[in-house]
Amino acid sequence: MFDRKALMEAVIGGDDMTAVELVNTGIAEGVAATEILNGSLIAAMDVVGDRMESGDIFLPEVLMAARAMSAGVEILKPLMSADDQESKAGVIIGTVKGDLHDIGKNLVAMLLESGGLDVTNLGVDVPPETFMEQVKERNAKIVCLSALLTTTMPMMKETINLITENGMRDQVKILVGGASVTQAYAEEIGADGYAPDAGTAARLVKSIMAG
Ligand code: B12
Repeated sequence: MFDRKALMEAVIGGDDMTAVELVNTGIAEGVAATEILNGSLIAAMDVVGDRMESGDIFLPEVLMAARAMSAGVEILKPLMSADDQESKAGVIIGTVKGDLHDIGKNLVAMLLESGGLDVTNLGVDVPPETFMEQVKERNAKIVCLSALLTTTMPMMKETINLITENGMRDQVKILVGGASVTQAYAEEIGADGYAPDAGTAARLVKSIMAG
């Protein structure tokens, strides 16, 4: 029987082998991929975040939990991908310069891909110049910037500024997100949108594409 709590514990404890096994059990039993993702994997990272904040666990444990989570996500990925790729449109996504957090950004990328969009994932620590060059090269319609650190959030503004300076601001919609980012901050730096989670981000992108 798929055990939601056991999967959470495996991720929290950084036990990637058990996490993989339990995700596979869930799939075999017909549990929806989104339920495994939201109900166990993301829920586990919330607990990890709380424990890190309260000083109960430290970076090595957090990193191991992140690895276990990613191992689970890798299995779910193909299950969440839609077959029809007709509505392809260019989305560029990356974590801004100086920031190495990529779990949330990858979840957003995954959900966008599963919605049939053509997503270019630039990875982490992406300088404003690279975002700008990619917008040009791929004729992208949407740029998604992720930042988890208050110290790297200003890099979102720098990226927007560079795109503006190069005369390409009108051609793209820029969305921002990440744990510390807020709607107010998005407005302050002149972004076109913000979403607190991957599901909302995917809906936002779809509504932009539609209209
Ligand atoms: C895992 C983690 C790490 C891992 C990252 C592993 C990896 N591959 O990503 C490691 C161990 C490497 C790490 C390192 C550090 N971390 Co860290 N880390 C975390 C932790 C525990 C969880 C982050 C996470 O993955 N959450 C789960 C995902 C699913 O959530 P999410 O990222 O928020 O993404 C969701 C939404 O925000 C949104 N979203 C995300 N991106 C985007 C983009 C767009 C466009 C949109 C629309 C939406 C969107 O959708 C996502 C899915 O729903 C947080 C704690 C927390 N509460 O967030 C700290 C935290 C972010 N880290 C923190 C710190 C301080 C650091 C370090 C500086 C620690 C150090 N002293 O070295 C380093 C910095 C390294 C660097 N240069 O980036 C602080 C940041 C404090 C701050 N306000 O600046 C936090 C908040 C912990 C804390 N309270 O101290 N960390």
